[in-house]
Amino acid sequence: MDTKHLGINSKLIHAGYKADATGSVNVPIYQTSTFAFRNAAHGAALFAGEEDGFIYTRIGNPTIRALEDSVAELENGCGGIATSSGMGAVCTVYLALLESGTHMVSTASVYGPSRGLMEKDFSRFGVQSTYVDTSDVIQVEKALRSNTKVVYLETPANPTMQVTDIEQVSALAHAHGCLVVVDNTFASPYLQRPLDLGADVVLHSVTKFINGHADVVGGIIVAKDADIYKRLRKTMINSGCNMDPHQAFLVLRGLKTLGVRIERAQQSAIQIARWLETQPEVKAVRYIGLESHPQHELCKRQMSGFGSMISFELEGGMEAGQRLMDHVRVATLAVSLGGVETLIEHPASMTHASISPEDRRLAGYSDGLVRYSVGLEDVNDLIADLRQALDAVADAPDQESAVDLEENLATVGS
Ligand code: LCS
Repeated sequence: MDTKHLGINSKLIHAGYKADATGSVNVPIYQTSTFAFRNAAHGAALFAGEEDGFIYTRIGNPTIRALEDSVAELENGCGGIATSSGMGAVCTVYLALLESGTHMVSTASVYGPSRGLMEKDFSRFGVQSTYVDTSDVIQVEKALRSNTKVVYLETPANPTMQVTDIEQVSALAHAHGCLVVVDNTFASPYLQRPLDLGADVVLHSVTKFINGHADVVGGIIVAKDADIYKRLRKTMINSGCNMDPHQAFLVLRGLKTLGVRIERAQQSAIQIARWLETQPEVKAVRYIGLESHPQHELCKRQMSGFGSMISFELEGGMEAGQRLMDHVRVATLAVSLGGVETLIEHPASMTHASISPEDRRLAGYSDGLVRYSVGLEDVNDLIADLRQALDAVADAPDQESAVDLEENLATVGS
């Protein structure tokens, strides 16, 4: 069925699906590493790209293809490339689009390993990078050099919830001959489609909203242009960052409910964010659906909803934040986000610990910031849970629980 004219929720169910000979309503798991050729000429034609078909699962597989086609259509791109993880997608993009002597400008508040991979690994091969607050286009412009090839945006950014104007930065970057890559993990294609706003490549950690059930790690890249798509696919194939068919099957299943999950979670998120704003123990709430968020108006233009990620700081700083995390009962203290269960975590000691304290400060977040990914539990339970945890923060910490907390953090960090 041609799904191009359908609405987003219909696309989530039907895009990318091609019926097989059995009439299976769901895309089967083609759990095979290799595919038989009809004869030598068929094999040669597949390798020469003269015929469409499957050769070897690292190169392509029908279950994985269904997911790639589906997300490519949701993002309005020309092709999708599923990867082993979100970092597999980031690594493939860096590998394919940059080379020794070139430079990348990136969002300062970017997922820790996306920055670590560039600064600690790609730098060893002569790739340079600069990190700025990309929500300020002037800072992006100042960071551009004659050898800048890629402007890499994460918006909304992890964990500051800073938002970049994709259209404005894309126009600037293109005028300087640079490609624009957007990590769209926090929004998902349900809320934001960067390629429509001028970006050249979009990527996701599908581990998060797209799969949505905290049971798969995976990534995907979508390119707008066929040449860039081919370059990225070749790099993924050669580097072995491919997804596996069982992973793809689970992600396809999760993808179908992306719309209803996001709608429900963001309804709860706005209630929780507004409630947090009124709590005396809470110093600041960063939620893009709040009028107090500095890029709230931009979000209204560039996104179709505000999602379910909230970051907030407590009056008591890091110690209070850690105590809060130790006392939540309905929310789970765990990294990751975008699943059906509410997760709480501490970026400075967990997801963004690989970024130096000075770079975290420059990126705009303190060590007291707590990140909260709203799931599908009843919102009243989540608010009551946060309230009792805030009460526990107000009580002076006793010696025993402080020791428990240290042990807990050491375990999570190891
Ligand atoms: N991009 C963003 C924005 C992310 O948040 C993550 C993971 C990645 C890329 C990498 O994806 P992965 O390889 O894990 O599939 N973010 C995580 C986080 O904030 N907590 O745990 C993982």
